[in-house]
Amino acid sequence: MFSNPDLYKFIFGRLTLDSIPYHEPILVITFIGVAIGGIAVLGLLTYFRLWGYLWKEWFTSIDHKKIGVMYIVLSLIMLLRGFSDALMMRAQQALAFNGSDGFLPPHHYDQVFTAHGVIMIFFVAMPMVTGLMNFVVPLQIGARDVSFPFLNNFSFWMTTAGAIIIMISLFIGEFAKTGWLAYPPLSGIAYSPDVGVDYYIWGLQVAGIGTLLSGVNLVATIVKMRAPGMTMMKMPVFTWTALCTNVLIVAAFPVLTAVLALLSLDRYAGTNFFTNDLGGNPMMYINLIWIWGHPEVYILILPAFGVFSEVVATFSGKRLFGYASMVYATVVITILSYLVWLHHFFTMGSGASVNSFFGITTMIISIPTGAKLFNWLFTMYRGRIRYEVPMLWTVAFMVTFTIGGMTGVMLAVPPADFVLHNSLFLIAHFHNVIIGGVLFGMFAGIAYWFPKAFGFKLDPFWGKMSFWFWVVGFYFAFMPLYVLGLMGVTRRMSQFDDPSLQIYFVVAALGAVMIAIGIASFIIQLVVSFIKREELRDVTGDPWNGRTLEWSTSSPPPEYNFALTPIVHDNDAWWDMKSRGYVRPTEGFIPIHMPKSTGTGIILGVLSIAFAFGMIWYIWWLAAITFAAMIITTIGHTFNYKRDFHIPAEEVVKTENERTKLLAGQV
Ligand SMILES: [Cu+2]
Repeated sequence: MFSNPDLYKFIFGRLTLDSIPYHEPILVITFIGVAIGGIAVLGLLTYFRLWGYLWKEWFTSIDHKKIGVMYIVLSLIMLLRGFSDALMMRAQQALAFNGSDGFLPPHHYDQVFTAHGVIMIFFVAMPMVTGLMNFVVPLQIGARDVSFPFLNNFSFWMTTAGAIIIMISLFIGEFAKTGWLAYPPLSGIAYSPDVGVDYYIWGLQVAGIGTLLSGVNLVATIVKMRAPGMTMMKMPVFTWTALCTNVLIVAAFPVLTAVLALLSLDRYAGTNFFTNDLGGNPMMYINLIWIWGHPEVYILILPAFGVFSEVVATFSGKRLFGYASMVYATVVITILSYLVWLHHFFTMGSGASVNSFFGITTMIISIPTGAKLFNWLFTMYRGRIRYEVPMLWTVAFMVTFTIGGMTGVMLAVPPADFVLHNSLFLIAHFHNVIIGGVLFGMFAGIAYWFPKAFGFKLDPFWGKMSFWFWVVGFYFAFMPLYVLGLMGVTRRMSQFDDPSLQIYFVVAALGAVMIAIGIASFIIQLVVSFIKREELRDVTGDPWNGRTLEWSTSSPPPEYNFALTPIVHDNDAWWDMKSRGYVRPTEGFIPIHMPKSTGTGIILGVLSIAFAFGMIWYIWWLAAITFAAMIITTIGHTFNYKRDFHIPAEEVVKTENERTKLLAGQV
């Protein structure tokens, strides 16, 4: 059978034994490690008979709280992969001096920096942000769940499916070698004939469906599901930033889907949208991908800004300073974020007038951002500040992000950017704002809302260990890159000739090792907190003396969130309720309508992985069958109409009274 090349091609497409990188020692070792780890985890789940529990309580759950947690678990797993790529890059650049080529051959190094960028943005930062918004927003606005619970489950599985497609490229075939935005013509079929760019395209297209739909879901939720009395200007700031973020997602992600679809047509159908010849225009791709790309960075940072606003007010024991200006600053940043994309390629040569326009719009963004910073500082001013772990991340953010913002304004000056474009100064800048802004924000948010999700606080000792190793590690890792960049050292190089540069790379590698210890300390913190959960338990549901509605529920909240929909009278709704002498209702409960769990989301996720694999390897029968199966599954889901049920009033009474007793210390 295999002697017939046509039949072989029909069955396996362009997949051959050579597609397995068994000649790459690093990948073979990684594969063995992942295989052993995977078997161990699967074995443990089987031994402790956890599959049923995982399937029923988590994988098929349409509860926003559980989906939020699953998004964050996904992002933490992908952080391990994305960071191991970072460690490899730092080690390679620190070692490849004095005639040594290091341990990563250039074609492997190119895949590593491409995968690092793609994974950190799409499969670490995005799921972390989406997870936090998913968990917090419905609780903050007094809603039972998001507008479309099933869609929420489906969105999560599409994001996970995209991550799995990217991970498969590690062991079958190879990943793109183009950089994280796959600029043509390098990403075209002429210069990248292998499967790498196709893994990139399908991984992002599948995950992009999930992101776009969760954007639609959260916009609808915030606009339509707020508790009575919660007018727009009474919404918590985190919810405001979530609203703006999801409006940006809905506006920007279709651009990414479209530009990748055009690139796919160039690769699969031989069109010439982005080719060098036959009327193609690679710069059109670069414009389109940054029309998505720059709003993307604000999609990531705005929720972090929201976290900091909640944390600063809570741990300063004061109402947030300048609520209205905070909201207006968020909206202005959202609008401006759509008007700056060309600063990513001032060097395209589009002339002084165009560059000046985009340079100025970029610099203007620092004004509303600065306003936010002053509002946070004025909130702390004369506050009774408690330096719990969330507050530590917030203060570190204020210092670190300000530095990153300043270097951003430098890069917004076209003449300066002509010198610094694609240098290590740029690398230091965007890591400065993404690590110092987005990641510090997400870590603050996780430490802040973890007790709400699980009923116990995270262990503060390991929390502070993680914090200090991350912060100090960050400065060691990236400050040398600012210096190297000013000296003209270029990004994406796997080795350098000038031995005097080595010391900077060694210091940067040391920083990366410290960050690795920070990540390990966080994992230890999770394990230690789980072991010490009784000691760290919070029965009040309000461990930090919070101000917004999520702190009015028990921890973890019941699946229906609120037995009776709260009535909101002012900003900081829970603080306001507490100051009015809030008494927990003990009667008047009615049956609660709830949607039921469903397996359709995970099934569609699995089918989309198989479909993408077929498209990547040109196994057309597989792509056709799985595509049909996805259509049939979706239609089948519409027939499963008995999807809702009611929690009887008696059960609500029982749950709520139990909580009342707990709060009264009667149990
Ligand atoms: Cu930008």
